Amino acid sequence: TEADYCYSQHHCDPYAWGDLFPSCHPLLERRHSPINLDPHMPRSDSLGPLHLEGFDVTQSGYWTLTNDGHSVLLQVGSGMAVSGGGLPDEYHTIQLHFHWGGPAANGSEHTVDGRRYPMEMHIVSVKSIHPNMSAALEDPTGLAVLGFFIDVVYADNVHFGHISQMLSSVAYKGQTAKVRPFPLMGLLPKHNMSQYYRYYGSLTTPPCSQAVVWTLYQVPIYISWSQLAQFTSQIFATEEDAEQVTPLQNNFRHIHPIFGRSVTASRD
Ligand code: SG7
Ligand code: ZN
Repeated sequence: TEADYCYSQHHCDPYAWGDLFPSCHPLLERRHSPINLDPHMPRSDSLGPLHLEGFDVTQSGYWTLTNDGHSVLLQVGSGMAVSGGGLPDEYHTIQLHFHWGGPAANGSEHTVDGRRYPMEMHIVSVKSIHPNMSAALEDPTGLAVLGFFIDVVYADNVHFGHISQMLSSVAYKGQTAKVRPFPLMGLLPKHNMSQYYRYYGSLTTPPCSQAVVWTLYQVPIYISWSQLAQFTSQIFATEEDAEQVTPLQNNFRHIHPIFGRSVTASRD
């Protein structure tokens, strides 16, 4: 069986990923993610707001929440798509997932001016011309990932509750739970969605494919301390971890060099 990657043991942690998956090697490829974002970077007039189609709709049927041993992902039904905002094509949305830290440690993947946020949400969309994920991963712009920083306040976020209250049902790797669809727009920031960073990078997990057009929104999503604690305490990567009550924490990859890439921000 293929070697699995991890976040916290030396033989399989992010610094060892390059030994297991060549594209993850920090020098073999030159467009790794995540990166540190500079809030004073050049702004581009050509980056207008993205068009998020179907994000305000309540889909029928069920969505599926899964603990894949590395994160928690919510697979959504068909009908949502992202385009515009300088994206080269239309991308259909397939899933969203999260990266987090620990009870007293922030865990976003991207940083802004060196600051790490408590969590980061990724909405993954695949260029619509591709029949499957493996075809998209061969295309330098095959995926569009929308990244949202998550910050913590006292008040619960009712929209986020659709996901956080289901986490206890997917405590163990491989577990899935049905989730009633809700409009994804509810999760997103209410204001200033035209303010974002744009660069070309990679998956932040193996196989680290150099296939992602990244959009990082400047305005964060707010959740409560207790909602954050559900992520840092209720999800286990392996059976042994569950027995030893060592939850999955710090499932973020370290920051990588820009290597001369252009990183831009939208004008607004
Ligand atoms: C998470 O991050 C999962 C992966 C995802 C990976 O581990 O959500 O999803 C699946 C279906 O395996 O990989 C190809 C893909 O979406 C990396 O995604 S990320 O770069 O946005 N962090
Ligand atoms: Zn991710």
